[in-house]
Amino acid sequence: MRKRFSRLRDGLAKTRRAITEGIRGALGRGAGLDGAALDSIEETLIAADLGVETALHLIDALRERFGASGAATEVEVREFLALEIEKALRAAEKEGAQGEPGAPLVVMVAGVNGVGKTTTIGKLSRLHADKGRSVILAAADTFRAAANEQLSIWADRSDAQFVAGQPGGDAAAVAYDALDAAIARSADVLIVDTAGRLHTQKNLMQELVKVKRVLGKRLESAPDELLLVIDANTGQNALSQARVFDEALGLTGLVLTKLDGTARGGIVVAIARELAIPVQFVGTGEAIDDLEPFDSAAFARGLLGVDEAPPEIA
Ligand SMILES: Nc1nc2c(ncn2[C@@H]2O[C@H](COP(=O)(O)OP(=O)(O)OP(=O)(O)O)[C@@H](O)[C@H]2O)c(=O)[nH]1
Ligand SMILES: [Mg+2]
Repeated sequence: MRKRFSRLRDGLAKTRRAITEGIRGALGRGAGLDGAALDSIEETLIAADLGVETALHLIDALRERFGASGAATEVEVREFLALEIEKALRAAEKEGAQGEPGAPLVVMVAGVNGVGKTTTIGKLSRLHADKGRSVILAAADTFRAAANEQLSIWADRSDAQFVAGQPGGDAAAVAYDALDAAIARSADVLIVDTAGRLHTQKNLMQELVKVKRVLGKRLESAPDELLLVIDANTGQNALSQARVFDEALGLTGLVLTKLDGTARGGIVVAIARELAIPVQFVGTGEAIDDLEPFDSAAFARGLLGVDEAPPEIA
């Protein structure tokens, strides 16, 4: 537990540094939370990719809370913002799907090229396997030649079974066959990998819609989860990606990858608040255990540097 907590904290380090330094700078002029300080905090929040709308909302809340006297310490401002952000994240929270009793939980994973879909699937597979569930991974990315091999390596690493796709073949057929196999073998979880790039974005969407539809033909409840993977470095464009995929597919959740090394982790808050799609997992590295279930409170506190964890005992 301790380890997971610090991994999220480490992942948020750059974003946290930018935000806390911004708040310190805004208050450092000694005039409290006056108009200039609020403007400066607003800029800081926007720079960390919380989004203009969310930043304005937070500034309004700050003004309301501390406006009368303008007196506020840096810690008070950080704690207040952490609570407000936690509230916004909680509003988008949703219970994860359980799947139909007696049928596999079917998770379809989508996202644009290179965001970390296949890697996330490997990590997710490991999380399920660690809970004693049998997992099948399906390579419905028939577009990229190396996609099969990459996913089969993750299947090995996470003790999952693997259903291969035909390069250049029909992605929906792979998904259908894999679900068929998952049902026949009484697997607990089926995770379907999909392509990130086709000739055009429109082709990609059509293919994904077809994969989804075909899964539903084999098992009415499928897919139980439709996860969009987003690279945390994408910034505000992540919002439009989420909108486009949500309109076409109906997303049940997001996975935010590459949180390690970005100073733009605030995008999580913007998406949760503006699109009301819950973040389900965050990726904090390239290794198999660098994925963790999203925790609104831990994320908000990590972002604002509240409740600093005690130093690791050597
Ligand atoms: N630092 C870091 N790297 C990650 C993370 N998740 C994925 N990556 C890396 O991102 C790169 C692309 O990952 P893939 O999983 O192949 O991405 P994809 O979305 O499946 O790519 P396509 O199938 O080509 O669309 C790889 O080098 C991964 O190791 C993460 O959370 N942190
Ligand atoms: Mg891939």
